[in-house]
Amino acid sequence: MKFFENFKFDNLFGKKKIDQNLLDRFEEILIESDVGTEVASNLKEEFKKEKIGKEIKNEKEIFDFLAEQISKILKPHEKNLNNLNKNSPSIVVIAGVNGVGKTTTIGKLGKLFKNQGKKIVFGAADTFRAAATEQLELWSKKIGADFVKSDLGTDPASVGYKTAKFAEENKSDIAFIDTAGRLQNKKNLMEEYKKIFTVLKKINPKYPHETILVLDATTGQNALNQVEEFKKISNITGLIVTKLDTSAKGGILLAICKKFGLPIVAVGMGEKESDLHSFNSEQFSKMLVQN
Ligand SMILES: Nc1nc2c(ncn2[C@@H]2O[C@H](COP(=O)(O)OP(=O)(O)OP(=O)(O)O)[C@@H](O)[C@H]2O)c(=O)[nH]1
Ligand SMILES: [Mg+2]
Repeated sequence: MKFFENFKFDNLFGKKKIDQNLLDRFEEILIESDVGTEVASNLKEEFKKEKIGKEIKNEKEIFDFLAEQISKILKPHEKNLNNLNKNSPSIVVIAGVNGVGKTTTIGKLGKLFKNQGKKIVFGAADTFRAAATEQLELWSKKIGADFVKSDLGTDPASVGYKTAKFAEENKSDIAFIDTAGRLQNKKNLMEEYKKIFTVLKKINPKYPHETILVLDATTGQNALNQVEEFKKISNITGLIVTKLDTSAKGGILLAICKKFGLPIVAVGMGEKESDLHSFNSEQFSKMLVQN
Protein backbone atom coordinates (compact mmCIF):
# COMPACT_ATOMS: atom_id res chain seq x y z
CA MET A 1 0.00 0.00 0.00
CA LYS A 2 1.62 3.18 -1.17
CA PHE A 3 0.67 6.30 -3.02
CA PHE A 4 3.88 7.16 -4.68
CA GLU A 5 5.43 4.04 -6.03
CA ASN A 6 6.04 5.64 -9.39
CA PHE A 7 6.68 9.10 -8.19
CA LYS A 8 10.30 9.92 -8.84
CA PHE A 9 10.83 13.62 -8.60
CA ASP A 10 14.11 13.75 -10.48
CA ASN A 11 13.25 11.25 -13.17
CA LEU A 12 9.88 12.71 -13.88
CA PHE A 13 10.67 16.35 -14.00
CA GLY A 14 14.41 16.74 -14.04
CA LYS A 15 14.13 19.80 -11.89
CA LYS A 16 13.66 20.63 -8.27
CA LYS A 17 11.10 23.36 -8.30
CA ILE A 18 7.40 22.92 -7.76
CA ASP A 19 5.61 24.09 -10.88
CA GLN A 20 2.18 23.58 -12.40
CA ASN A 21 3.24 20.39 -14.16
CA LEU A 22 4.35 18.82 -10.95
CA LEU A 23 1.21 19.96 -9.18
CA ASP A 24 -0.95 18.35 -11.85
CA ARG A 25 1.01 15.10 -11.63
CA PHE A 26 0.68 15.24 -7.85
CA GLU A 27 -3.10 15.50 -8.13
CA GLU A 28 -3.22 12.73 -10.71
CA ILE A 29 -1.33 10.34 -8.44
CA LEU A 30 -3.70 11.12 -5.59
CA ILE A 31 -6.74 10.42 -7.74
CA GLU A 32 -5.20 7.16 -8.96
CA SER A 33 -4.78 6.25 -5.30
CA ASP A 34 -8.54 6.43 -4.71
CA VAL A 35 -8.65 9.50 -2.48
CA GLY A 36 -11.41 10.97 -4.65
CA THR A 37 -11.32 14.15 -6.71
CA GLU A 38 -12.35 16.49 -3.92
CA VAL A 39 -9.63 15.41 -1.48
CA ALA A 40 -7.07 15.34 -4.31
CA SER A 41 -7.92 18.87 -5.31
CA ASN A 42 -7.83 20.13 -1.69
CA LEU A 43 -4.46 18.54 -1.08
CA LYS A 44 -3.14 20.02 -4.30
CA GLU A 45 -4.28 23.48 -3.25
CA GLU A 46 -2.60 23.14 0.16
CA PHE A 47 0.54 21.96 -1.51
CA LYS A 48 0.46 24.83 -3.96
CA LYS A 49 -0.04 27.42 -1.24
CA GLU A 50 2.93 26.17 0.73
CA LYS A 51 5.38 25.10 -1.90
CA ILE A 52 4.84 26.66 -5.31
CA GLY A 53 7.94 28.22 -6.80
CA LYS A 54 10.05 26.99 -3.92
CA GLU A 55 13.18 24.91 -4.17
CA ILE A 56 12.66 21.36 -3.01
CA LYS A 57 15.59 19.34 -1.71
CA ASN A 58 14.19 15.90 -2.38
CA GLU A 59 11.06 13.82 -2.72
CA LYS A 60 10.97 13.20 1.00
CA GLU A 61 10.05 16.81 1.56
CA ILE A 62 6.97 16.32 -0.62
CA PHE A 63 6.03 13.09 1.10
CA ASP A 64 6.42 14.52 4.57
CA PHE A 65 4.22 17.45 3.70
CA LEU A 66 1.57 15.17 2.28
CA ALA A 67 1.68 12.78 5.25
CA GLU A 68 1.07 15.70 7.57
CA GLN A 69 -1.90 16.96 5.53
CA ILE A 70 -3.46 13.50 5.27
CA SER A 71 -3.02 12.93 8.96
CA LYS A 72 -4.91 16.16 9.66
CA ILE A 73 -7.83 14.94 7.54
CA LEU A 74 -7.95 11.52 9.18
CA LYS A 75 -7.30 12.47 12.80
CA PRO A 76 -10.93 13.29 13.70
CA HIS A 77 -11.95 9.82 12.46
CA GLU A 78 -9.83 7.80 14.86
CA LYS A 79 -11.89 5.59 17.15
CA ASN A 80 -10.25 3.64 19.90
CA LEU A 81 -10.75 -0.11 19.51
CA ASN A 82 -11.39 -0.46 23.23
CA ASN A 83 -14.59 1.54 22.79
CA LEU A 84 -16.11 -1.60 21.31
CA ASN A 85 -16.30 -2.92 24.85
CA LYS A 86 -18.00 -0.16 26.78
CA ASN A 87 -20.94 -2.32 27.90
CA SER A 88 -21.27 -5.67 29.54
CA PRO A 89 -21.99 -7.52 27.41
CA SER A 90 -21.16 -5.44 24.34
CA ILE A 91 -23.06 -6.69 21.34
CA VAL A 92 -21.18 -6.10 18.10
CA VAL A 93 -22.44 -6.97 14.61
CA ILE A 94 -19.82 -7.34 11.91
CA ALA A 95 -21.23 -6.49 8.49
CA GLY A 96 -19.89 -6.28 4.97
CA VAL A 97 -20.11 -7.81 1.51
CA ASN A 98 -18.66 -11.06 0.27
CA GLY A 99 -15.03 -11.80 1.07
CA VAL A 100 -14.04 -8.47 2.59
CA GLY A 101 -12.60 -10.21 5.64
CA LYS A 102 -15.43 -10.22 8.20
CA THR A 103 -14.78 -13.65 9.69
CA THR A 104 -11.02 -13.18 9.78
CA THR A 105 -11.50 -9.78 11.41
CA ILE A 106 -13.71 -11.31 14.11
CA GLY A 107 -10.94 -13.82 14.83
CA LYS A 108 -8.43 -10.98 15.13
CA LEU A 109 -10.75 -8.84 17.28
CA GLY A 110 -11.45 -11.80 19.53
CA LYS A 111 -7.74 -12.39 19.98
CA LEU A 112 -7.15 -8.75 20.82
CA PHE A 113 -9.79 -8.65 23.55
CA LYS A 114 -8.85 -12.11 24.77
CA ASN A 115 -5.36 -10.76 25.37
CA GLN A 116 -6.96 -8.20 27.67
CA GLY A 117 -8.52 -11.01 29.66
CA LYS A 118 -12.04 -10.54 28.28
CA LYS A 119 -14.65 -13.25 27.88
CA ILE A 120 -15.63 -13.49 24.23
CA VAL A 121 -18.41 -15.16 22.29
CA PHE A 122 -18.68 -15.52 18.53
CA GLY A 123 -22.07 -15.95 16.89
CA ALA A 124 -22.20 -17.61 13.47
CA ALA A 125 -25.12 -15.79 11.84
CA ASP A 126 -23.80 -16.66 8.40
CA THR A 127 -26.07 -19.67 8.15
CA PHE A 128 -25.99 -19.92 4.36
CA ARG A 129 -22.70 -21.79 4.03
CA ALA A 130 -21.49 -24.64 6.23
CA ALA A 131 -17.92 -23.55 5.58
CA ALA A 132 -18.66 -20.14 7.03
CA THR A 133 -19.73 -21.61 10.37
CA GLU A 134 -16.75 -23.95 10.39
CA GLN A 135 -14.35 -21.09 9.68
CA LEU A 136 -15.65 -19.11 12.65
CA GLU A 137 -15.68 -22.18 14.88
CA LEU A 138 -12.00 -22.77 14.08
CA TRP A 139 -11.22 -19.20 15.10
CA SER A 140 -13.17 -19.62 18.32
CA LYS A 141 -11.13 -22.70 19.21
CA LYS A 142 -7.89 -21.04 18.24
CA ILE A 143 -8.35 -18.06 20.50
CA GLY A 144 -10.54 -19.60 23.20
CA ALA A 145 -13.85 -17.86 22.51
CA ASP A 146 -17.29 -19.31 23.19
CA PHE A 147 -19.23 -20.18 20.08
CA VAL A 148 -22.92 -20.05 19.17
CA LYS A 149 -24.30 -21.56 15.99
CA SER A 150 -27.45 -23.00 14.46
CA ASP A 151 -28.20 -25.49 11.74
CA LEU A 152 -27.50 -24.59 8.16
CA GLY A 153 -30.30 -22.53 6.64
CA THR A 154 -31.61 -21.32 9.99
CA ASP A 155 -32.77 -17.74 10.13
CA PRO A 156 -29.61 -15.63 10.73
CA ALA A 157 -31.62 -13.38 13.05
CA SER A 158 -32.24 -16.30 15.39
CA VAL A 159 -28.49 -16.85 15.72
CA GLY A 160 -28.10 -13.16 16.53
CA TYR A 161 -30.73 -13.60 19.22
CA LYS A 162 -29.14 -16.74 20.64
CA THR A 163 -25.72 -15.11 20.72
CA ALA A 164 -26.91 -12.02 22.59
CA LYS A 165 -28.82 -14.16 25.07
CA PHE A 166 -25.79 -16.39 25.55
CA ALA A 167 -23.63 -13.33 26.22
CA GLU A 168 -26.09 -12.09 28.85
CA GLU A 169 -26.49 -15.43 30.58
CA ASN A 170 -22.81 -16.32 30.55
CA LYS A 171 -21.55 -12.87 31.46
CA SER A 172 -19.49 -12.47 28.31
CA ASP A 173 -17.73 -9.15 27.87
CA ILE A 174 -18.21 -9.00 24.11
CA ALA A 175 -20.26 -10.85 21.52
CA PHE A 176 -19.17 -10.63 17.90
CA ILE A 177 -21.88 -11.62 15.45
CA ASP A 178 -20.61 -12.75 12.05
CA THR A 179 -22.92 -12.24 9.11
CA ALA A 180 -23.17 -13.58 5.58
CA GLY A 181 -21.26 -11.73 2.92
CA ARG A 182 -24.06 -10.77 0.69
CA LEU A 183 -24.29 -8.43 -2.19
CA GLN A 184 -25.87 -5.20 -1.14
CA ASN A 185 -27.94 -5.09 -4.30
CA LYS A 186 -29.90 -8.22 -3.43
CA LYS A 187 -32.86 -6.78 -1.65
CA ASN A 188 -34.19 -9.90 0.04
CA LEU A 189 -30.80 -10.54 1.58
CA MET A 190 -30.64 -7.02 2.90
CA GLU A 191 -34.06 -7.62 4.43
CA GLU A 192 -32.56 -10.54 6.36
CA TYR A 193 -29.85 -8.25 7.57
CA LYS A 194 -32.41 -5.80 8.86
CA LYS A 195 -34.13 -8.62 10.68
CA ILE A 196 -30.98 -9.32 12.70
CA PHE A 197 -31.16 -5.76 14.05
CA THR A 198 -34.89 -5.92 14.72
CA VAL A 199 -34.53 -9.13 16.69
CA LEU A 200 -31.57 -7.87 18.72
CA LYS A 201 -33.49 -4.71 19.59
CA LYS A 202 -36.29 -6.82 20.95
CA ILE A 203 -33.91 -8.12 23.62
CA ASN A 204 -32.61 -4.64 24.36
CA PRO A 205 -33.28 -1.47 22.34
CA LYS A 206 -29.61 -0.55 22.76
CA TYR A 207 -28.52 -3.71 20.86
CA PRO A 208 -26.36 -3.91 18.88
CA HIS A 209 -24.09 -1.41 20.61
CA GLU A 210 -21.84 -1.41 17.58
CA THR A 211 -22.28 -2.28 13.94
CA ILE A 212 -18.92 -2.41 12.27
CA LEU A 213 -18.75 -2.38 8.48
CA VAL A 214 -15.74 -4.19 7.08
CA LEU A 215 -14.35 -2.86 3.82
CA ASP A 216 -11.71 -4.40 1.58
CA ALA A 217 -9.23 -1.71 0.52
CA THR A 218 -8.59 -3.50 -2.77
CA THR A 219 -12.14 -2.81 -3.97
CA GLY A 220 -11.34 0.88 -4.36
CA GLN A 221 -14.18 3.21 -5.17
CA ASN A 222 -16.76 0.43 -4.84
CA ALA A 223 -16.24 0.63 -1.08
CA LEU A 224 -18.10 3.94 -1.19
CA ASN A 225 -21.22 2.25 -2.61
CA GLN A 226 -21.01 -0.40 0.07
CA VAL A 227 -21.01 2.18 2.85
CA GLU A 228 -23.95 3.91 1.21
CA GLU A 229 -26.02 0.73 1.00
CA PHE A 230 -25.29 -0.50 4.52
CA LYS A 231 -25.99 2.91 5.99
CA LYS A 232 -29.52 2.65 4.61
CA ILE A 233 -30.34 -0.40 6.69
CA SER A 234 -28.21 -0.01 9.80
CA ASN A 235 -26.56 2.45 12.08
CA ILE A 236 -22.92 1.90 11.15
CA THR A 237 -20.84 2.92 14.17
CA GLY A 238 -17.41 2.26 12.74
CA LEU A 239 -15.36 0.91 9.87
CA ILE A 240 -12.58 -1.62 9.65
CA VAL A 241 -10.57 -1.54 6.45
CA THR A 242 -8.78 -4.77 5.55
CA LYS A 243 -6.05 -5.91 3.17
CA LEU A 244 -3.96 -2.80 3.54
CA ASP A 245 -0.92 -5.09 3.46
CA THR A 246 -1.55 -5.71 -0.24
CA SER A 247 -1.03 -3.39 -3.19
CA ALA A 248 -4.39 -1.76 -2.34
CA LYS A 249 -4.52 1.98 -2.72
CA GLY A 250 -5.27 2.96 0.84
CA GLY A 251 -6.39 6.38 -0.32
CA ILE A 252 -9.96 5.11 -0.27
CA LEU A 253 -10.01 5.83 3.46
CA LEU A 254 -9.74 9.53 2.78
CA ALA A 255 -12.60 9.42 0.30
CA ILE A 256 -14.76 7.55 2.80
CA CYS A 257 -13.96 9.91 5.66
CA LYS A 258 -14.71 12.91 3.49
CA LYS A 259 -18.00 11.54 2.26
CA PHE A 260 -19.44 9.79 5.31
CA GLY A 261 -17.57 11.11 8.33
CA LEU A 262 -17.57 7.65 9.94
CA PRO A 263 -15.05 6.61 12.58
CA ILE A 264 -12.34 4.12 11.66
CA VAL A 265 -11.82 1.52 14.31
CA ALA A 266 -8.98 -0.58 12.97
CA VAL A 267 -7.06 -1.64 9.90
CA GLY A 268 -6.31 -5.18 8.72
CA MET A 269 -2.74 -5.70 7.60
CA GLY A 270 -2.62 -9.45 6.90
CA GLU A 271 -4.28 -12.80 7.45
CA LYS A 272 -2.83 -13.69 10.84
CA GLU A 273 -4.52 -13.13 14.19
CA SER A 274 -2.01 -10.44 15.12
CA ASP A 275 -2.57 -8.46 11.91
CA LEU A 276 -5.24 -6.07 13.16
CA HIS A 277 -4.17 -2.64 14.34
CA SER A 278 -5.91 0.24 16.00
CA PHE A 279 -6.31 3.05 13.53
CA ASN A 280 -3.71 5.73 14.09
CA SER A 281 -3.89 8.59 11.61
CA GLU A 282 -0.22 9.61 11.87
CA GLN A 283 1.10 6.09 11.38
CA PHE A 284 -1.36 5.40 8.61
CA SER A 285 -0.52 8.60 6.73
CA LYS A 286 3.21 7.93 6.94
CA MET A 287 2.66 4.43 5.65
CA LEU A 288 0.64 5.72 2.71
CA VAL A 289 3.29 8.07 1.44
CA GLN A 290 6.34 6.00 2.31
CA ASN A 291 8.57 5.70 -0.68
N1 LIG B 1 -3.89 -9.95 2.88
C1 LIG B 1 -4.95 -9.91 3.69
N2 LIG B 1 -5.92 -10.83 3.57
C2 LIG B 1 -6.97 -10.76 4.40
C3 LIG B 1 -7.12 -9.72 5.36
N3 LIG B 1 -8.29 -9.93 6.00
C4 LIG B 1 -8.85 -11.03 5.46
N4 LIG B 1 -8.07 -11.55 4.49
C5 LIG B 1 -8.29 -12.71 3.64
O1 LIG B 1 -9.44 -12.47 2.83
C6 LIG B 1 -10.12 -13.70 2.56
C7 LIG B 1 -11.61 -13.55 2.94
O2 LIG B 1 -11.67 -13.40 4.33
P1 LIG B 1 -12.95 -13.82 5.18
O3 LIG B 1 -12.67 -13.43 6.58
O4 LIG B 1 -13.33 -15.22 4.91
O5 LIG B 1 -14.00 -12.83 4.53
P2 LIG B 1 -15.58 -12.75 4.81
O6 LIG B 1 -15.97 -11.35 4.66
O7 LIG B 1 -15.91 -13.42 6.08
O8 LIG B 1 -16.11 -13.60 3.58
P3 LIG B 1 -17.59 -14.22 3.37
O9 LIG B 1 -17.97 -14.89 4.64
O10 LIG B 1 -17.42 -15.16 2.23
O11 LIG B 1 -18.44 -13.07 3.01
C8 LIG B 1 -9.41 -14.77 3.36
O12 LIG B 1 -8.52 -15.44 2.51
C9 LIG B 1 -8.64 -13.96 4.42
O13 LIG B 1 -7.50 -14.63 4.88
C10 LIG B 1 -6.08 -8.73 5.45
O14 LIG B 1 -6.10 -7.78 6.23
N5 LIG B 1 -5.03 -8.87 4.58
MG1 LIG C 1 -17.26 -14.95 6.49
